[in-house]
Amino acid sequence: MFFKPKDLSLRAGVPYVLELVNTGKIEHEFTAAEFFRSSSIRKIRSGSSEVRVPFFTEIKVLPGKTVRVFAIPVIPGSFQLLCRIPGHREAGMEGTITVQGTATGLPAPVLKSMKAGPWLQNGSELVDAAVPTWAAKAKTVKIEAGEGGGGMYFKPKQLVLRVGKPYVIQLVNVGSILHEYTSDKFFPTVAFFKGQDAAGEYKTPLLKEAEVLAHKQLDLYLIPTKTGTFKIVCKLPGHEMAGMVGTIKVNP
Ligand SMILES: [Cu+2]
Repeated sequence: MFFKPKDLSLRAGVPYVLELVNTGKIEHEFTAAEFFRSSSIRKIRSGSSEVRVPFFTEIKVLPGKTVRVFAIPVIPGSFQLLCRIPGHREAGMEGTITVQGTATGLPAPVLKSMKAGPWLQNGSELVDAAVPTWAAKAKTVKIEAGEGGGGMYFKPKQLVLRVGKPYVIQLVNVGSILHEYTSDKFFPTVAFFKGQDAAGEYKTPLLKEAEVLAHKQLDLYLIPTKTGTFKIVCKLPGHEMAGMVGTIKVNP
């Protein structure tokens, strides 16, 4: 198994679109947490969605699919790239990403420790503890986005969750245009496991914004940890005014 090229060379301060193309017949991961943290990451884009985060820790790409990472390397160095699926690294799936040039001041990378960022402090521990029983215990819920009746909507308008329970929140765009799901207050309070769509899986400690293309779906795997009522909104111009606003209520 391989990465090709095995050693990727980039320059600090230059914006890149890294195309992660899985030309194989099985799923593969692109794990490069140190590289991602020392870059300014804008988002990933797949055929289904766009996911904005401060940085990714791991990106899985399904066979035959492509995921694009929009990133600016900021800090020079040599960073490890590997596939963490059991046996793949041993079979050859490892490489390096070398960033040349001089460190640029802006945009700022996220090099802080996982404990120091604006994300949930014990999020990764909660996720690790829940993963073995996730499939059996997680509840699947759905928020549809769409247009109709002269406006735009989220359905249901209020999603009710319970604190501490694992959820798969299906963001389903039943409309004919792009919509986005943003909840600046809710996302930082959840233990975020991953986003998943038809092209792959995206791991990050903090989701900032999820865009779903027309007739597509993105699933968010997460555990709410804080009670409260949080606003969820589509920030695309005019969409909130047209009705794309709702709430996520987290009960004890
Ligand atoms: Cu919208």
